[in-house]
Amino acid sequence: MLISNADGGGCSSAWLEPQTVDLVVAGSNPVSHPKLDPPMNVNLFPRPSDKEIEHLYQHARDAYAQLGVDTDRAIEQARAVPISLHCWQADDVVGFEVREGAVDSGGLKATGNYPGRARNGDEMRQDLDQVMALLPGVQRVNLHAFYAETDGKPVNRDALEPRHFQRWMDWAKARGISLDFNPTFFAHPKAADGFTLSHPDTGIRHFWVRHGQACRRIASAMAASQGSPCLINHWIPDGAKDHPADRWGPRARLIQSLDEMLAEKLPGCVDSVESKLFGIGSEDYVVGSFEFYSHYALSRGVVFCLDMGHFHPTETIHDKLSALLQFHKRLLVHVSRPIRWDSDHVVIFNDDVRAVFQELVRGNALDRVTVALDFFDASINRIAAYVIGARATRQAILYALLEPVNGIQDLEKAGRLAQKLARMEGMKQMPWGAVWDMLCLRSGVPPGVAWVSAVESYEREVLAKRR
Ligand code: RNT
Ligand code: ZN
Repeated sequence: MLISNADGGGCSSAWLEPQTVDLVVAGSNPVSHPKLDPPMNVNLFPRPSDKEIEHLYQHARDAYAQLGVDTDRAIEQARAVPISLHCWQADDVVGFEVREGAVDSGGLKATGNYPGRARNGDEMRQDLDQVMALLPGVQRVNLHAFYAETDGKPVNRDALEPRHFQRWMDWAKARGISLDFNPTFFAHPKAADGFTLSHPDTGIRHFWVRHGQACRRIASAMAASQGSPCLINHWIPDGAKDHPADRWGPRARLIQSLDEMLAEKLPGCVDSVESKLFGIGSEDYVVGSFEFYSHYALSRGVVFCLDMGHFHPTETIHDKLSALLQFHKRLLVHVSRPIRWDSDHVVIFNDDVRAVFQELVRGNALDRVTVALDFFDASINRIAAYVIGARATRQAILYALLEPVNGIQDLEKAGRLAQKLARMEGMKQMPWGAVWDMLCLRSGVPPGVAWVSAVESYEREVLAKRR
């Protein structure tokens, strides 16, 4: 392309002389890329030997000890934090319900069509077994009501009973894990117009109240079976796409419904309510907003749930924890990863997740929060999605526990703010990965990304055969 400056305006400066400039036109000037592909014989998922892990760990332990951090203690603490694995990554939030005809997915959408989706309870449990074999630390499993197993018979949501989850309870017991639970207030004809517990039609509203009541009895049965509480999280999709003329009525009805639903005292059933800012089809108005549920939970003594994807796209939740936990006894955190919206991407070891656990560790509040995963990506191997997300979450817990909290807080108290910032930045170059690998070794699971080959074998032997 030529740009010519030829107006001949009598200007004599050299730089205004008629000249030609070569501009690079896209595609006309091929850039040669360095060859980035590794030779085929390079293993990108190596398994360091136990000896190597021990060796690197000794160095890391000393480096952290200099800062007053006990890595052995951090490993034990990080392993002990239960992470509740959401079953719905295995099947793209489809459920096993026996239904007549298709239903609206109710504001949740997994995108992608990677082969190997779990289609029934046995496949899902098989997948979760494989996932858990690759995860260090304490795991729980979080079920939704529409994963009931009803032997091929349609059972409506308000008629669900503990026996429809017997196989799940037996499976969990055999593995020594505990279950959490969720009523399913979506993907149902009675949720098709976007309202459930706040519905203006009393019949529909009562149907969903009965569903919630049935689910709470199931949660209580799970608690009895596992000998410890079952957390039941109530999320409803209720809201409006565009400016509702009445924002008040649905909220008043939601209080009424929740009160009816939660009235029965059930041993071992711990309720939580999950807020949201916007959703698919509820862009303008969500009945169960942050303020609504925070206040509801406080006033009724139930747990408040924050999902990391349920806020303004640039808003993060870590700063809310020290505010909410001044008042709430307990919170549930749905660890998720929003990209531009509540997209439920696979959780990774990013700033947002680290900041959540740093806040909890700094405030000595790790045991006042229940950690549950909530993401669903159907575009990649689903087992790997679980392993990446669950490991990233526990890595963030470990990373936070490796911080010299007293040290940096003392620097701050002394007004040595640049030193505090320098130390915080310096933590990023500490050998936390060597501590993580030791955590894996002590838990009997592959370190680093050496778990990938197990997932590849599972894909070949199990997932690829699901057609
Ligand atoms: C939806 C909520 C909710 C669901 C699960 C399936 O926006 O995050 O927690 O993802 O209940
Ligand atoms: Zn959630």
